[in-house]
Amino acid sequence: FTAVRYPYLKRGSYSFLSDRHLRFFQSILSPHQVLTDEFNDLSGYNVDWMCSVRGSSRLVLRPKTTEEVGAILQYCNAQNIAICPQGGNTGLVGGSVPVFDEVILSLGLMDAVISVDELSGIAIVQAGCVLEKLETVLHLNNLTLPLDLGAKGSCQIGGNVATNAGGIRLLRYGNLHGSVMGLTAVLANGQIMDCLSTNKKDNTGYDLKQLFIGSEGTLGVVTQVALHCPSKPTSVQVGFFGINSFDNVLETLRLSKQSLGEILSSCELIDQSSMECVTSQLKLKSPVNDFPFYILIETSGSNADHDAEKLNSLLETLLKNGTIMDGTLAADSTQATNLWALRERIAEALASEGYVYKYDVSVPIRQFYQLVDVMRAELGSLPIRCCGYGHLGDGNLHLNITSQEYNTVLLNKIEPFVYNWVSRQRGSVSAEHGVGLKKRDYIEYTKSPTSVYWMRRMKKLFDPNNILNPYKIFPGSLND
Ligand code: FAD
Ligand code: 2HG
Ligand code: ZN
Repeated sequence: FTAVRYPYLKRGSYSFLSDRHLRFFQSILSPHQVLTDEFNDLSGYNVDWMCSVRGSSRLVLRPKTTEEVGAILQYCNAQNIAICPQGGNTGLVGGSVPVFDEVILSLGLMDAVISVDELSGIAIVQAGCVLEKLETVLHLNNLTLPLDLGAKGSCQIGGNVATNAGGIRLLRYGNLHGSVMGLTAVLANGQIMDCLSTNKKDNTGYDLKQLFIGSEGTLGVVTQVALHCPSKPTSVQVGFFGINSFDNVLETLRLSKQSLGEILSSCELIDQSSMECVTSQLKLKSPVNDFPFYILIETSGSNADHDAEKLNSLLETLLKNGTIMDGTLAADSTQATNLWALRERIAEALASEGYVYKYDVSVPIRQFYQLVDVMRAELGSLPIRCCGYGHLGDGNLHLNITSQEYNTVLLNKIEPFVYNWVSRQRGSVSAEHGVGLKKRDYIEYTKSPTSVYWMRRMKKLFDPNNILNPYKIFPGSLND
């Protein structure tokens, strides 16, 4: 569908894959690392999670080591072959699949946890390690991940680093720019950039690893990551509140921050329409009655009695002063998981409803929900639903609009309207999902032309032939 939806995209003048190229890859990799069967092997790699963009790659390469990645990139650079790095392919902005026939470089076989040190909290991991697997290994070492997201069963730590993924713990542990201590990246010319430091502090000039965090496969391929992981909390409590107005949502956030302090680890918002979607599409049950808004609060700490007492007293206060209308606390981990499903599975529920127009924006906290109201007024009865949810504590709104099928009339009513609105609020057109293909024409709505100019200069420096994930992040063509 990419060609139909983005008719103005033109294939760059890259080499077409030949038998000679294929023979080279087969000479340096084992048969199971070179996939060419378009119907049986390649289709899943060519389509994104949302089924909204599809490439037509004829080759997937699955290296096992940093050196193999190096040899692949060195050859591709010399032969002018375009590459699309791919992790778990859960990206939501069309960045993880090829636009045309770029060779897919899948990190899936590089999934080893190399070392975990409980004392320093540092885990060294290959980029293709699935987040959930890493979390399981960390738990055995009394550690936990500084990030968590609904896609944890498929997304990879390398993909998380490449997108600077946020998620539901960012409120507590900050983003990956702070948690990644080091990484190894392979540059477009095949050179291996070893920044795999495990030092928490290192002020020796420019911190080059930061460039790769959030670079979405355009500056290099991340092959190893050294991650700083916090101690595993021994007490996790979850509360779920029903709220009758957005003013009271803000007051709930304020009081939760004030009274829970250092143990607050998540503060997530669900609106009525998102709740209606997740309960009806996935047959889940809400623990409280019908309200315009719901807030999920999580605490993570080391003393269950102390944490439960704090959350209980918050619930009492909020109910007594009328800030919330109803509320419940999870009595055990099963109940906590069920409450989290109402929040984490909204993306899945929306996807099962039809085509999804997805917007992941940063906005000032007081204006958090305004965009949903404004958009509803603009769209009237055109869509099936227009809903808002997300990481309230971080000012990150997920605005989602659904329709039976892809509809350009509806799309043109949403874009660029939505981005103009975010720009006027001095927010960001992408809070955590990245720019990828879908937002490349809008990056300058919230990033200054000077910043984008220097990003382009950096891209040119690191990847002069533009072989790494072309057509992504930057508007226009980099090949001109
Ligand atoms: P992919 O989707 O495969 O790739 C994403 C981008 O990174 C692409 O541009 C790709 O080229 C590049 N890339 C991947 N691996 C590498 C590598 N090793 N080196 C260089 N470049 C690479 N995102 C959030 O931020 N917060 C959330 O809460 C969240 N929740 C989600 C929930 C669901 C149900 C789904 C489907 C997605 C969610 N996402 C969320 C989006 C997505 O999961 C994240 O962007 C994730 O970090 C992508 O990881 P991945 O391994 O799937 O990468
Ligand atoms: C989430 O927080 C993800 O659930 C997905 O970032 C958001 O579907 C979305 O809009
Ligand atoms: Zn999110």
